[in-house]
Amino acid sequence: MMAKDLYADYRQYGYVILRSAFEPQCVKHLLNLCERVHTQWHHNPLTDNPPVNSSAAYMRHLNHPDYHRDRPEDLAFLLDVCAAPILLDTLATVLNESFLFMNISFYFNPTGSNLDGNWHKDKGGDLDDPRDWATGTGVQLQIPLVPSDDLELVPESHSRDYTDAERHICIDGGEKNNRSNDMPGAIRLSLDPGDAVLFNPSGIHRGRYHSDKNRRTFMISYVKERLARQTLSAQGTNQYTNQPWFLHPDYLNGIQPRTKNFFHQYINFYGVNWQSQISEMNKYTSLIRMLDQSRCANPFFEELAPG
Ligand SMILES: O=C(O)CCC(=O)C(=O)O
Repeated sequence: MMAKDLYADYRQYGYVILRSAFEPQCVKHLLNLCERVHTQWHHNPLTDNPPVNSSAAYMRHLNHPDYHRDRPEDLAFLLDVCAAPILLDTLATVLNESFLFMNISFYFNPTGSNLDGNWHKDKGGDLDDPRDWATGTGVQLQIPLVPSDDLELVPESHSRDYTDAERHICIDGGEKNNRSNDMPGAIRLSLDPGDAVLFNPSGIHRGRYHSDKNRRTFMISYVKERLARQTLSAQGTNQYTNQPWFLHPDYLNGIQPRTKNFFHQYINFYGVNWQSQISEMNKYTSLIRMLDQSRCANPFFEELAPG
């Protein structure tokens, strides 16, 4: 697809598909890696969102270094995928402004009962800038690793408010209708392994979580730098952006130079916040050690003053 078509289609429909963006060899590597991390997560989840159980359908932060202790080359490969030239170039075209990595997720079919996903627009604060009416807060980018038609969306719903019918499904009655299968204008995206779909999170969308429909989809979230700055100064980091492992001096070992540039930008952006959280934690860690050694002024004893 030509850059001008990507730009225009993304603005009009709220999504674009890059067919065969990744070679089969690369898809195979990514699938094996995600399966390995998924198994590890099952036994020892390193992040708690969501809890491991039979209805779990996704996990986050596959780039946590403890998932790759014995296979550092997998971590480098994962980060290289997030900064693959075809992705960064397309993101730059559709967003037409500076953006940052946000986080990685992996979607899989649950092992328990079937669930149709809930229709929603991702909330990203008040979008009062016309650039954001057109292209939202960032991009959700999914790469199916097995054939998938699990993602549904309503084209052109990103740049307007809900219609009455959409509001009835998504919002009314405390969202009790939001798993309806009657969403007007919805389409199911039919994707092959190695395709990449970029969609605007402000458009109406949902996934499908059926135990009998094999799903293995890798997702990278990117956020506009301008909006990430607003969120950071208003709220600090959150469960998605809190990734202090990027501070480790070896974390970016073995990655491509362009990947390194991309993640340096990310580390420069959040690093000070991660560092100050670590300093806070260190304060408490050393205090606990001191209290323990002195055996006085310990909050766990009734007598506070040394005596
Ligand atoms: O693909 C899915 O299952 C849902 C994705 C989603 O809801 C999101 O990215 O906000």
